[in-house]
Amino acid sequence: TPGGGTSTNVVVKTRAKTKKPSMYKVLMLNDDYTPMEFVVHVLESFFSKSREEATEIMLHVHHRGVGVCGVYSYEVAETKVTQVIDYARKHQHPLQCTLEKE
Ligand code: NFA
Repeated sequence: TPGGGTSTNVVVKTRAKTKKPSMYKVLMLNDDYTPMEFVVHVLESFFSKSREEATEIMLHVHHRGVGVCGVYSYEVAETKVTQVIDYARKHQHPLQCTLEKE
């Protein structure tokens, strides 16, 4: 180029910033009344756990007071919490779940 300098054409690719969705734990809380078999059934039905996994989670909640049922996007986690509480209530059990941001 005139003046003796060099010139280089550089193409820099940019991408729009994407955000990974925040993930939320669905926590199950222990109580003194909900039957163990009902809790196992809930974990199988709403959280797709095997009988063995479901039993392990149920016993963890029973002994420690709280446990993780699964980790989901906010919308899915909130739906699971509502579904489980409504289902337990329908069956006259006090079982409670809640959300916690990861
Ligand atoms: N603690 C309940 C019982 O002894 C069982 C239970 C486990 C309830 C996990 C809620 C969550 N029947």
